Amino acid sequence: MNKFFLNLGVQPLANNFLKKYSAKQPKYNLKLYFNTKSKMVSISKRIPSSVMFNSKYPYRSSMSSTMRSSFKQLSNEIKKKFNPKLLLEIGSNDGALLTHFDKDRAIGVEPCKNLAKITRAKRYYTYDDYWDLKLSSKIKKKFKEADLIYSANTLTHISNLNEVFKSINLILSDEGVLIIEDPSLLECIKNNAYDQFYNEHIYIFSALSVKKLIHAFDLEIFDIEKLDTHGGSLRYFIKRINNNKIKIKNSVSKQISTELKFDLANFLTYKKFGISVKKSKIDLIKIFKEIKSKNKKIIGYGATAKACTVLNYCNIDNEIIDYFVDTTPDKSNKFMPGKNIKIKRYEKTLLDNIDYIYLGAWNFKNEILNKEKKFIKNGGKFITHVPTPRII
Ligand code: JHZ
Repeated sequence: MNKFFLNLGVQPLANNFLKKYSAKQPKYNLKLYFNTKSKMVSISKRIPSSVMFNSKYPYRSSMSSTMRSSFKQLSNEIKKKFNPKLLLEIGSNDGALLTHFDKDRAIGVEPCKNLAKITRAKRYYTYDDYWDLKLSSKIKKKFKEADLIYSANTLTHISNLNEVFKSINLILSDEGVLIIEDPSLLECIKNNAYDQFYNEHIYIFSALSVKKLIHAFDLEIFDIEKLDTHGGSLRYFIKRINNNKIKIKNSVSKQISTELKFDLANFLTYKKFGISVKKSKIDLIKIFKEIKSKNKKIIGYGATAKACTVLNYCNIDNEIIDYFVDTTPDKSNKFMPGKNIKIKRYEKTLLDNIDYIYLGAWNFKNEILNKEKKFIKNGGKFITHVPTPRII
């Protein structure tokens, strides 16, 4: 049974960066639910994939050095541990992982045509379609089977998880390995990171919910790695239940018991999270208002999907944040979704004469603080809402 625990208000599409601000852009309810049986946390309103992931999708995986090195490290690990004959990546974005593999041993699936074009230009075989049974059987006809399927920050974006796993089952070889990675629900709750919820994130996975979900497809988790990426993610290594060649590592029961100890299986945890989020909103607004009452200048850093949730939930506009800076070409000179706040293409000089920077990309705090030593030396300060709203 789905039980409601938090209302994040009406939210625009988190990656809908408009050239001209319009108060009339489409907005949708963002309400969060916990399923007492499947232990899955999800949002209620499902926007069709074609509306969110199309030829104008701006998010690029390779825009930060943190993510570039994470993908490089993983590719080395995959080669060493599994040496796949064919790696299939679902949601290959701009090829941040794919391009570490030989061209004849790695193929991508990326429905956002603008992104698929980038890996195609680098001569990686990339299907610019949505991941479903039709596509899986099409790929199977050409490539037979994949002995490694990888998907980061993608499966949680697809409403029909039954079809997702049926399609994986169709093409994964008998001894094949599936690796998925996504933000960890445990970290999200612990850090009060309610901004992990936006209309693209239909689900936020926990080891508990993934275990239950994949069992129905005769799949099981055999290893879990904890990652710092995206504010704390989990990388699940999955195999077929009847593949006895791979042993199940302790990391799996360890993560499950940590989640159980934290009461992730219990609805009350989500109720409490909802209360903390409401307090986080009040405290963040208070910090912004105090700063503005002293006539100080605040800008945002990292025009993230997460920041879209925060700005729209807390109703923060250009009276508080002058503009955002971001390195992503397709976000430049556009507006934060739902808000009249401009995004400028990152340049160091945009930080001159700024007193405070709100970390839209708090998940890259170390990378950003390292990069902006001069700003800090000149007395500039950062603001974050994770785990609690504060000035750093
Ligand atoms: P970042 C997106 O979420 C959307 P977002 C998506 N739904 C998802 O699941 C996750 O990614 C994985 C910029 N930046 O990664 C680049 C700088 O400008 O937190 C990006 O626009 N300078 C697919 O949007 C943004 O910040 C920098 O120095 O929440 C980071 O976006 C750095 C480090 C980043 O994902």
